[in-house]
Amino acid sequence: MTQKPCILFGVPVQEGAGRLGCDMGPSAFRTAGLATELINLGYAVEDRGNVVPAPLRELRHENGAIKALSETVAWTEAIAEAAYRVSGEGMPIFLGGDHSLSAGSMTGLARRAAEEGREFFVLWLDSHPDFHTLETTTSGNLHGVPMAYATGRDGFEGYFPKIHAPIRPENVCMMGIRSVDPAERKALATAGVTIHDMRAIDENGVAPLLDAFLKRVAEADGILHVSLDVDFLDPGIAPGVGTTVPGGATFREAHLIMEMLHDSGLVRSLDLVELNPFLDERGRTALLMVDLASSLMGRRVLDRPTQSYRHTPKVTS
Ligand code: 5AB
Ligand code: MN
Ligand code: MN
Ligand code: MN
Repeated sequence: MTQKPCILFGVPVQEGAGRLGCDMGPSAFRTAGLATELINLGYAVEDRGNVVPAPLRELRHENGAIKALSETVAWTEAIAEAAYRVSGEGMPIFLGGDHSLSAGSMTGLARRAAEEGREFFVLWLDSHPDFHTLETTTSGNLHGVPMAYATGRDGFEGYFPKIHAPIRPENVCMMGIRSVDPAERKALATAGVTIHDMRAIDENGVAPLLDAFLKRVAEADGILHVSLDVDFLDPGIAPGVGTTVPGGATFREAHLIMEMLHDSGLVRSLDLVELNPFLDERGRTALLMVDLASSLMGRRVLDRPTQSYRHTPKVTS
């Protein structure tokens, strides 16, 4: 069987984050050996280099807190276009860059899925829901808005690119959540997004929570996109991020999620975001993120499947 290639896109966007340095993320992922890891797992790898933002347009919003609106919109246009073009060719992996990149990756990929008549699902691994609109953000950092935009919440029209296929909030599962602003909390109360906060992970473990979501994706014959924000992880193991929040996912919780995702056969695309190499310690966060991506792509301890009481759906199409 010929496997579809892994297609790497660097996205050195940093204007969405409050601190500079995410523009070095793509280089750090490359230096940490992501391509070699994937090749060792048997994949063909195409590194398509870095996405270049669209031309800047002058944009003003009445929320004076907003930072770098024109720049973020220009990046979103270019990333959405790249994601739309590539999807179906292989397994796109977007190397961030701050999390505003997911405004582009998710909408581009969801547009293609809709054209193909497939349901589009997102597993969102983050300490934050990134569910602010342009009206509600108080920090003005636009890495806090991509999920609100991609699910079609109001207020982005006239600024961000038009959305062809908004993601159904019911098709979004968030894990690791532990920092939610008041406006996000209010919106999430009725949005229909599945949220497994850190307490839910503490009490249940990640396996049954993720298993239930994967079953839903499989039953809908859906396409699954995974968006992994470094701050999903506990800062003790992943210091290289500008927005650390204590009490995050452990090394094994994160790997188990990746291993289960691989076994499900459902994942079609991946964002690796928010890595800030300037804040990292001798590359350890970059190396951990590469390690997690390897688990997601099928690295396992033994040549046979791990004994499991679960029957995670295996989809072959
Ligand atoms: B990240 C905060 N909600 O709006 C805001 O790291 C944090 O991509 C946003 O998840 C964090 O500034 C965005 C306080
Ligand atoms: Mn995020
Ligand atoms: Mn975050
Ligand atoms: Mn962050």
